Amino acid sequence: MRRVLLTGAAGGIGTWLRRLLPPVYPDLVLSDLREPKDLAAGETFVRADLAKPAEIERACEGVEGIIHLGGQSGEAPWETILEANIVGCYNLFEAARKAGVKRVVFATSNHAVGFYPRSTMIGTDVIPRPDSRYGVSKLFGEGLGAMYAYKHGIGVASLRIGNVGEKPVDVRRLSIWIRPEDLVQLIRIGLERPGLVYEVFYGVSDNRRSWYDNSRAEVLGYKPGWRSEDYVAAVISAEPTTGKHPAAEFYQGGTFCAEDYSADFESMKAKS
Ligand code: 15L
Repeated sequence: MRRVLLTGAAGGIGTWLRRLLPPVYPDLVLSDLREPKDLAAGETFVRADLAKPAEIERACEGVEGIIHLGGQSGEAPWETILEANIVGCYNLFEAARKAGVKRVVFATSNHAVGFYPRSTMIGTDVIPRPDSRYGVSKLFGEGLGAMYAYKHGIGVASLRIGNVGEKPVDVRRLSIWIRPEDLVQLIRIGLERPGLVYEVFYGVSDNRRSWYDNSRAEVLGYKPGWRSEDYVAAVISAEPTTGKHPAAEFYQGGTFCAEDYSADFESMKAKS
């Protein structure tokens, strides 16, 4: 890949990737609503609001690959989700098509399937069960990715990211944690794997407690180097034992499932 655009560069995952990607993609363009406070002299930043097609088109100029992290990264009122993750994601894929971009890696989320019970192992072929407006918007982005792949020939990888960080921060994250270095591996498969058309991967490290069958990613070369099990004792001893919503405990999506929850939990649990 020659020039690669990283949207959402000022956010949490963007900040990790700004450290890890330059040796791999030296011509890295960063975009976001606001410039990162610690922008270094060698970094190229293009301010772009995903809701404004002309701005995102400018960011895509001369770009071969896009890592699309931009938008709303958690649950929010519908108007916010609509503008950032529905309209914004559409504008991004349209700008990519117009600019002749070859590959897009789309940051979707575990919350696209958050209403599967923690007792269930799921692959990428399950019927989606989004746990929030945010999760629904991520499915919209996955759908857009598939459409632009098959209709316009852009290779697209949707990464259902768990939780990115230096280490897992609670018991739920022992199942969905991903080290930034492992995320870079998945991004590279999405941007570089020859012949890739459209793929969905789970963005998780080598976690023994994982809820995901990520075999497709492994077939395409993913070899995660980090394991949440190494942190298990510390995480379990720090976990609060009270004050948890039963839906947040039962389902994979955790608190995203519990927010605004109004179903009869015991009855839903019995049917899941
Ligand atoms: C996500 O999709 C969010 O972007 C992130 O902030 C975390 O909440 C993560 O999921 C998670 O489930 O831990």
